[in-house]
Amino acid sequence: MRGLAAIGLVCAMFILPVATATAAEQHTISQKKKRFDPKLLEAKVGDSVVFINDDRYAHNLFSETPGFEFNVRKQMPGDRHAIKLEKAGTIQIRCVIHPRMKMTINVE
Ligand SMILES: [Cu+2]
Repeated sequence: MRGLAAIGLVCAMFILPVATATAAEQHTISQKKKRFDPKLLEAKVGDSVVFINDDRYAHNLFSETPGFEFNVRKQMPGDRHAIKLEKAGTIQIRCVIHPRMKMTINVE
């Protein structure tokens, strides 16, 4: 039991400083009518972004920005996908299926 308490204390020591730092935000991106909304997102390192397919069509988000590459693959209406912003930079995001769908995330 004392061992468990000690582990709990050690964990608290590591977790608390993170919790008291600037709270990470969760941003939401809509894809209604084949448009990213917002088209420009200002975010901070540590924030997360949830892409919601609230459209009637399937989408396929991806980024080819060096260092930030990802590909969500086919995202059906109602699907959600979250990414974590691990470092600063400007990320260009597009949709494979709809070439006009473009958005930018500035991470600082
Ligand atoms: Cu699309």
